[in-house]
Amino acid sequence: MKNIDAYTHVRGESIYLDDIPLIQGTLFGASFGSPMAHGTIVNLDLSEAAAMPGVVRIFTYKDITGENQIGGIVPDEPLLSDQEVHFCGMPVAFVVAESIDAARAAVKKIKATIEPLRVITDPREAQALGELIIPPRTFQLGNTNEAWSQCKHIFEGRADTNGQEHLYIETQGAYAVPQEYQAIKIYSSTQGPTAVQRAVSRVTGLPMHQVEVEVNRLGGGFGGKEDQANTWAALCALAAHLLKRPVKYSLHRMEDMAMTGKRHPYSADFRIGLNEELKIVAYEVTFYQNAGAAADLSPAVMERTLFHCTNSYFIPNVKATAYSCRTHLPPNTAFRGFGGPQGMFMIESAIAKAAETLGIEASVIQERNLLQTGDEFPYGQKAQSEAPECWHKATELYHLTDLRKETTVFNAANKWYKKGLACMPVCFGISFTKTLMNQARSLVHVYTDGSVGITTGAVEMGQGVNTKILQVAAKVFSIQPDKIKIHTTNTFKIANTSPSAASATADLNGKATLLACTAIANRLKKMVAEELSVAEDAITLQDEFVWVNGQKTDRDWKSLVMAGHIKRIGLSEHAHYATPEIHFDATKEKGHPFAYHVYGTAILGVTVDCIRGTYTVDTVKVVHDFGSSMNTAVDLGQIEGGIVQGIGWMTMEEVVYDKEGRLRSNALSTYKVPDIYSVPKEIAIDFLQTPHDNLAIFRSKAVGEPPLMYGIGAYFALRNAVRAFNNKGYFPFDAPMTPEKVLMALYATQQEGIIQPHEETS
Ligand code: LUZ
Ligand code: MOS
Repeated sequence: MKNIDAYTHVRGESIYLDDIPLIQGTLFGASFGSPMAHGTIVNLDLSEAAAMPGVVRIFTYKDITGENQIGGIVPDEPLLSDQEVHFCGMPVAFVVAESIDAARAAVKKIKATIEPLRVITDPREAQALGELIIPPRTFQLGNTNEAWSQCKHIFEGRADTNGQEHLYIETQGAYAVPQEYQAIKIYSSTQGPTAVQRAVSRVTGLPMHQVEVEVNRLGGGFGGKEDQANTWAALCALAAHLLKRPVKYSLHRMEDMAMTGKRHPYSADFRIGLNEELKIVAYEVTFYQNAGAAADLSPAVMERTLFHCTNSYFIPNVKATAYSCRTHLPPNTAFRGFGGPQGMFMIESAIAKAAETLGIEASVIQERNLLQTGDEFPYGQKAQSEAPECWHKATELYHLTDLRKETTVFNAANKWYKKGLACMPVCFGISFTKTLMNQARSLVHVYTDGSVGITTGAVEMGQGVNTKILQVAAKVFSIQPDKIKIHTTNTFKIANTSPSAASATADLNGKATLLACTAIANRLKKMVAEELSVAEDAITLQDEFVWVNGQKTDRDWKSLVMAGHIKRIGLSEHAHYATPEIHFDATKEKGHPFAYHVYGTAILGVTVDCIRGTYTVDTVKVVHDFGSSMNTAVDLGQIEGGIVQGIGWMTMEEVVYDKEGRLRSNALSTYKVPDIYSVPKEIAIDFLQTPHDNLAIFRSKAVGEPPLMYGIGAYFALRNAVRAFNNKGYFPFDAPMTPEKVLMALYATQQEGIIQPHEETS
């Protein structure tokens, strides 16, 4: 089945925030962001801006009718700066005017006098100063102190990953429309309608039942709109609430890039110990997370880094500590993988370091340490592991031995081009790590013409979740997809939603929809059973007809529904689903936090131009554990998109802040993302259909985030290609591997320890 939005997307008819017809009298907002990363505002001169033509009013923190606070996990983030500014772009004032141009012109006339304070951009520096968002956390298994003596080889090192701009095609934005009795309706480009509702309620002082948040669809989110859509919605809502007029704010690309947080950069120190058989006996790692200026989702992201710090391997002795470090960058936030990819990059770096020093392929170590069913993760959960199956199928199906030979032959024959290969196994836990978030609701109405309308807490952001939810209803009722409509996500229809995130949206909302549809179907079946005096389980719904004891009757779906209505049977249902079995005790850092894990293995091949430092990713060959895929077209799209996004993070996307905390890579001219020319020439995907029962919807297994992490292999494939050209000079584990860094590594002559990663990033 095609993505249900394919037709309107291709025709340009799909409605995004900016396509909503405006109500007469609508005003337009624009925010004035701090020009400095850290300082005290000694004077804010709004007079010239306020006198500009078309300006209606300029809002500051003084106008806030509720609380000046949008922090979720930690209340440390004012909506509008009161005195101090903590990052470049931090909203200080919000101009509302009769036109977009007038609002933006006025923003340029605002003058802020700011006394500068010390700017910190490096998480290690923040940690040394005690600037932590939350206390550090440590996950432990076995005893590393005792384990080092059993190790034949011990390697230490440092690894760094950079941030990543979400670059959703639709920028952030909101449109707030005042309603009667002070209520407010907000159209928001958010992954978290309830998060927006809460933030608006807090900032305006209105109770949540007065705040209606409506989401039709997003032009991408990738985590960037899990928490950070709140700011724009709260600004528009506050202004609309006070002015009693609709207010819209849709960010320009450069504003969005400068004002919103990104994937967290991480720095880490690792120590890995292997025995004679190359089994990893011990692993210690310390993570320094660059959280930015406020908590946002950083504590949860940090937690997932710890959960995924051993990736797809079993290591009997682990000690992993993480610090969430407060710096003066825009608050970093959720981004596909949510800290997991950073944790995985570090263990892969540790393995690569071991392999490079021992002069063997990393894949030898990787394979020998793959997680087996029954193995314990550092957080206590036991694995139901598909890791060995994915690995062995990938290496056999794609002939890893032959690929290696071809690479060696090519590298021997070519002086100025070198090829590199890397294997990248992935293991990703499915569930929000915060157990309470693993719940969802679905509201299903069957109308008397047989058509079905469904509302859930799921936000469609291009990932195809609405298509999957529709498939659930189509299957239960056994009716054609065109009889079913998935309605907008709306906080007045579905309350207390978790954000569409953590790869879990189709599972959670799909399960709730399954419960709701099943309840309605059962009522109808019961009615028929009573009419015909047969057992309830003799009745089935099949191909739009009622079947009795396996025989098709002449009663179709539509007449069944009408009969139900005449008999006054409830044709609507609101169902609630909460993932069973999961729990986690943060005081012990042990539990069973994930409903299940998704596994896979990728083999990546690259070619480096050793004169220019440029490269191509030639191939990505994957065996991915889909469980039993609900929709192969949608899932294939998720895998391909994830791989390309992961490769972008690891190779070409370079977020650059200068020492003053100003974003230098603030436009698409300076921030390079994968385009049609840089995607891999070949992406081969094998659908591994694993048979085990799991808590996914129809055993399908979540598909959103895991494939991004295959992209990590591109970094290591590039490293291997560079080392085929120059295996004498040392270069650090420092992603992204941009062409500039590849070029420097190709001609590196230094020994280890001389080059400092991130010595000069600006
Ligand atoms: N968001 C969240 C997430 O709040 N908790 C999570 O565990 C998570 N995991 C992945 C992506 N978003
Ligand atoms: Mo996401 S990083 O699942 O919003």
